[in-house]
Amino acid sequence: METPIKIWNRADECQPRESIEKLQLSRIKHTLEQVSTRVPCYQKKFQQCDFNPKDFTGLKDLRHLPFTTKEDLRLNYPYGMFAVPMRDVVRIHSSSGTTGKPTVVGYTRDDIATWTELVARFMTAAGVTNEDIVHIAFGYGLFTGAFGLHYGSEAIGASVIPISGGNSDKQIMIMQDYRSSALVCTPSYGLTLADRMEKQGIDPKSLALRVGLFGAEPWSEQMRVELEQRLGIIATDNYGLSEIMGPGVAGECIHKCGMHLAEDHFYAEIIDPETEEVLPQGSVGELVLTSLTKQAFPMIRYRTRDITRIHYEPCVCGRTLARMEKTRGRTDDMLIIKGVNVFPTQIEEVLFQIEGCEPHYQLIVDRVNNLDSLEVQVEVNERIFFDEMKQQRQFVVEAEKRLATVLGVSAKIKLVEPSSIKRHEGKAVRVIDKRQG
Ligand code: DLL
Repeated sequence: METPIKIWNRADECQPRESIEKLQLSRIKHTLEQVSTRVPCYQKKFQQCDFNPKDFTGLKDLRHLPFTTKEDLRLNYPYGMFAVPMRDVVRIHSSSGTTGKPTVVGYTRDDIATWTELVARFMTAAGVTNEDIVHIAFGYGLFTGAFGLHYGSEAIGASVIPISGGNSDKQIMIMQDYRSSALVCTPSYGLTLADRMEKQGIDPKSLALRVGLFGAEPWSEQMRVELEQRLGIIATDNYGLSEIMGPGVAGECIHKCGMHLAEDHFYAEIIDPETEEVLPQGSVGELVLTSLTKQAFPMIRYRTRDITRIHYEPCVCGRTLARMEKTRGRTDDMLIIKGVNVFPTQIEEVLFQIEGCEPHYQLIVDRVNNLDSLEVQVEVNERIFFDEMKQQRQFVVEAEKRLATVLGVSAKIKLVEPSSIKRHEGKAVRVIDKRQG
C-alpha cells in the first residue's frame, strides 16, 4: 500500500487548472491596479504603452505589458519600487548582486506570512516534517536564503539550527552532536561538507542526515547523484530570487521531476530572451515572473534571466501546480564560445561522469587572437594527478573529446591538484571571464 503523501496546503496546491487560472486573473488585476496607483515606475511604463488596468481582461493580455528589469530596480534604488509606506514594511533584504548596488526588496507582515507558507510547502514536498532537525547553513543576513528557510521550517514545526554559513568543521560537529536530519545550503557547499567529512574520516551514513534542500545556484543532475551518494541523502532542488520573494518560488517534491511553481502567487511566462516574444507552452526560454499577491514589492513581468522550461501536466504526487525544470543557468552566465552557447551546468554534467575527475571545477574564458577560448580547470584524484605524463595526456585527450561531443565546441582541459580550486560557502563562482575589461 502506498504511504499517503503529506501536502502542506492541499486546497491550494492541488486545485484544478481552471481554478488556478481564475485565481491568477483576479489577483493579477488587483496587482496591476495597486502598482498603477502606487509605484511611479509602473505609472510611467503603463502611460507609455497607453495601458489602463481596467482594460485587462485575460491572462494572455499580460504579454503586451512592458518588462521589469534589474535596471529598473537600480534606477529606483533603494525604495522607489515599494508600493506601501515604510511603516508597513517589516523586513528588508537584498539580492546578491556582483556588480554595482544590490537590489533592495521589502516585505509587509502579510508578505512574510506568504513567504513562510510557500517555503513550508516545498519543504513538506521534499519530505520535511515536525520530526526533523533542520540545519540551515545559508548565511544569515541580507541574503534571503537563511531567513526564508528558517521561517518555513518553524511553520512546519521542525527544530531549526540556525548555524549560518562557513566553518565546516563546526558544521560537521553540530550535525553529529545535534543529529541534524535536513541540510539546507547551496549544492556546492553541500559538496564541500561531504569532502570535509571524507577528510576527517567521518562516514556521513553515521549521521542522522536524510534529506538535503539545495538551491540558490544552478546544479546538474550529476551533482545530485554525487550529493546523494556521498551524503547518503535525498537531494532536492528549490528555486527563488530575492526580487520575486526569495526561496519558495518553486521547489521539488520527492519525485524530483521538476520544481512545483507557486502559481497561485506568481504568474510565469517563458520568453525568447532575444526577441522577447512569449514562447508556446513547453518551450525552453527565459522565465518571466509576475507577483500576484505581494504587497510591499510587487513585480510585473520581471525578467529573471534564468533559462528553464515549464510542464503543466499534474505530478504523480497529486500537486497540480506546474513544474519548472532545473534551470540550466542564467542568460548572463551563458558562455558564447565561438558562436556556440554553453552553460556551466552542461560542462559540470560531463566532468562528473569522467572517472577520476573530482567535482570541483572552474571555467576560464578568454579571447586569444580574436577567438574565444575556454579552459576547464578540473581537480582530479591523486592517482591521475601524479600519473605518468603519457597516461595523464591520454586522460586529458579523452576528456576533451567527451566535452567536444556534448558541447559542440572544443575546450581545453587543465588538470589541477586535489583541493586547489577555491571552495565557496555560499554561491559558487564557476566562471572567470577574462574577456571583459
Ligand atoms: O538565491 C534565493 C534562494 C535562496 C533560492 C535559497 C533558493 C534557496 P538571489 O540571491 O536573489 O536569491 O539569487 C537569485 O539565483 O535568479 C537564479 O539565477 C539563482 N538560483 C536560485 N535558486 C536556484 C536553483 C536566491 N535552484 C538567482 N537553481 C536566481 C538554479 C538558482 N539557480
